[in-house]
Amino acid sequence: MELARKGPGEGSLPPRARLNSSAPRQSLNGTWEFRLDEGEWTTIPVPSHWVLEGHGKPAYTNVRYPFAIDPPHPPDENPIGDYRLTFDAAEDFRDGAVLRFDGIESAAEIRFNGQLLGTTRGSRLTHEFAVEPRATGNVLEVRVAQFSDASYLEDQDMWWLPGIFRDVDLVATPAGGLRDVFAVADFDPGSGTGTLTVRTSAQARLRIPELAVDQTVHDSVVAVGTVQPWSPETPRLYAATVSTDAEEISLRLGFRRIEVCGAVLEFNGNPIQFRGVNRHEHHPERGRVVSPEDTRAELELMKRHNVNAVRTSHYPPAPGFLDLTDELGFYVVLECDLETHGFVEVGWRDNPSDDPEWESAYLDRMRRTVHRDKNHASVVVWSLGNEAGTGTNLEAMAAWTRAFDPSRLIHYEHDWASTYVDLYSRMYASHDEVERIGEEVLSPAPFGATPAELHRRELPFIQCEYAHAMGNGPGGLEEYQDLFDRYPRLAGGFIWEWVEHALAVTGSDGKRRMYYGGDFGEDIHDGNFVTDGLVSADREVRPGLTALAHWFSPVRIEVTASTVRIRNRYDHVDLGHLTFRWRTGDAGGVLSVPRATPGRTVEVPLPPEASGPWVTVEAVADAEHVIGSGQFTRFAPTGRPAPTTLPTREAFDPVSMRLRTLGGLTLDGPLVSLWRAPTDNDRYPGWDEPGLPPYAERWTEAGIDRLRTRLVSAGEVDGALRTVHRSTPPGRDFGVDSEFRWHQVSPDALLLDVVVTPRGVWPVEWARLGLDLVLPGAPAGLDWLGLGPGPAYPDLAAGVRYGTFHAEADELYTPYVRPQESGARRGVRTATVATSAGELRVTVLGDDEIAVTVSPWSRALIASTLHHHDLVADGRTYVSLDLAQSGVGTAACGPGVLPRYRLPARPARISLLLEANPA
Ligand code: IPT
Repeated sequence: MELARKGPGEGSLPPRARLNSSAPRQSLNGTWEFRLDEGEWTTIPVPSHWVLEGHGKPAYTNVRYPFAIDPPHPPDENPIGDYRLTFDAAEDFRDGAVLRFDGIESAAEIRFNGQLLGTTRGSRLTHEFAVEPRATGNVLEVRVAQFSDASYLEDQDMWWLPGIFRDVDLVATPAGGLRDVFAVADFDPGSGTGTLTVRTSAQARLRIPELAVDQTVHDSVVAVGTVQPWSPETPRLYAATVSTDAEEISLRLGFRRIEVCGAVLEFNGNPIQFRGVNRHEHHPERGRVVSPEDTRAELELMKRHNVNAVRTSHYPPAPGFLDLTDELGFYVVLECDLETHGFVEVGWRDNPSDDPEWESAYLDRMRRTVHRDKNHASVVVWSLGNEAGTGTNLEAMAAWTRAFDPSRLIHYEHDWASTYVDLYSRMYASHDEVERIGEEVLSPAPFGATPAELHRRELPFIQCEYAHAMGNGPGGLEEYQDLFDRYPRLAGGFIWEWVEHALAVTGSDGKRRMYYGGDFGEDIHDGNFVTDGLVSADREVRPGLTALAHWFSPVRIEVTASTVRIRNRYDHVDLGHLTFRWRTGDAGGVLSVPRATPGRTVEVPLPPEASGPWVTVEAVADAEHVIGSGQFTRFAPTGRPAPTTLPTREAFDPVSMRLRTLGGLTLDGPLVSLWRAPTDNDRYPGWDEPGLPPYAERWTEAGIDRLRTRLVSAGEVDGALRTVHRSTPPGRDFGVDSEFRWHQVSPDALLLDVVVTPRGVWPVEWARLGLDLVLPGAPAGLDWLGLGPGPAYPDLAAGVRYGTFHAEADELYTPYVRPQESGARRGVRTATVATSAGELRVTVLGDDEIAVTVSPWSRALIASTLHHHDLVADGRTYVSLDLAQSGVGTAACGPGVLPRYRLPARPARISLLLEANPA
């Protein structure tokens, strides 16, 4: 098998559109014969990846190639899988047929009835081969190499997963039928009319019943009159057919227009924002084998979180995806299967993107990408690929695409000069830089600007990747969204990324464990960088998605004591389809809100009954989907209980003077604590602080993970027991002093006044400023009045609202694949922590609020455990009452915690009422 060629595959038919045809199709999915490296024949399901079917192991690398950079040669250690299927074919297929492969990773050689049909390159690209099947006993043989020359072009940040992993079909191509159809449905926003440009491989009859179109077409332009445009907010599709006597093709036409107008991105004449996510295809058990049902559920989940755009990072998705995005309504940036990122490790030397010998491979990939999906309304931008450096082959792809399909825009990120693209695109640019890019075009071009600079100034800006959603995060969403809303040039962007790619492995003990890079014994890997999604591999919503849904919401709702201001942030529709509900305590009702058009703000009065401590207003679509909300609060300060007495000393440890019992409940604390179990973001150096180590390292260097606390004094002051404690990192002389004044309120209740004062010169910001307590018994749940229902951190605090909430024990933490700080409930005014041994109720006095974290694991254990499934609870409950916290940022890939969310050493005070209720 020739695997070092620099060219495309050979012998397949020219690429064409995926057509929904009346011609017969026979799925060849199912059980095939299989052998690895010429071993014993066995069987395997198709589609699948052989490494997930017991033959070899998956491997994860991000940027680095797991083999030598010696293009176009694959390594000698190159698993080869042989597939064989024997099948019968009905009469229908004997009048012309093709074998269609939608995805084979990474290179295949295809034989049919003993004859070599050809080869494939482009793992996520469709290849078709003409065949003449017999009635019975057809033998299809596919030899697949895991690595090939193509692997140099497929260095996406994901698992290496070889095999026939997408559908295989036998498709009839009847004589006199249609080989290809290319239909561009344009909408003219000025006149409200549509024009269909349709090119067919043979003369055919076009019918669009709803538009009374019935005519002959070949290479035709058909004016269809007034139409309702397609957009993600109004995914209006018109059923059409293109037919000959032998074959009928069904199309679903969406009339729309995407344009760049003076550095503003417009769709159907309206300025738009991509509120997008990057989507890889991933299933925890099946890898990149994804079902239409799962894909639909996934897109519906995106819709429910106000996502309106998807970048198909970094390859064309399974073809059915586009039917769903047409139907449900998403802007799609459809990306070619191309990435040569590993060449960055050698200064881009010999990068295929700039080597003319690879040009035909590049062009073949782009042609296959564009042809397959060219009839989809949702595809609005073609992307040449990801992280492939710069070079003439990319320019050639752009030139071909522009000539073939001028109706869509062209995207490629890495060429920062942006000479051959229609969008200026960057990834992980800081807020400051995004602001400069937005501002840049508001003043005239500088004298002497080059033609390339002038061209770029005409382009709208997108962040094709931003807000890296790895672990606890991403912070900084609000500030990005503010910029996108402020500058017309900024057309939004795509969060990195939608789904975590953890692979689930069920052990012989029946336990299902989530694996990341290195867990399959890879010698070269990038650890848990593969789990960086807004949803887990099982599609559980991570807190980042809840916050994102707020910033992506097409309505902004601001509630005051007497009014509600509502801003329409849709691009195309008014507010008429939404119901606005207000609620306070048990009272509630519906507001009458004018149908404000996009960009407009309306103000309506709040009924006088809406007078509780918190009033919530929600915008609801389709009866149950809350697409946005706002709140007004007017909490009265919580008063101090009186009278009080001096607590008994027996309740305290005689040496440390830490509280040991309250009303029969044993406990230990409070202890001042400044550290958190590092998040993924804490473990990487932020791009905004070049040269500085990650916060996790700065914290251990300063020693805040191991504070030592000494009792300074204990005595009676003003009717209270006053204890002073000094907490200092080992080997350091800076620290914090804490003064606790204890008053007994009742046998079960203590009042605690806390004053915390930093000492000395602090070399690093804190992770948090908390009072930690350990309670006996495993956590049994938390009830609180504060923000909820989910967790929140200072820069990830959207999508939560004031209310009274309950969380079960397993809702108190987020099961990030790699354990880290999680689960803090913010804005807490009262909380009851339940354990199997009893309850502790905490009331914050005055106007203050705290963050409460309740965990079955100590922070030291969380920080030293590499997988969630390895966390072993010790039967106690770890409670943190935080007076302040640091934000989380996105330092794993991008800027760290913004300065306003950091927590420099600072004094603090708080008063708490602690009440115990033993079980
Ligand atoms: C960027 C990649 O485009 C994306 O595929 C993913 O690897 C992401 O990083 C990190 O998760 S490239 C990087 C150099 C910013």
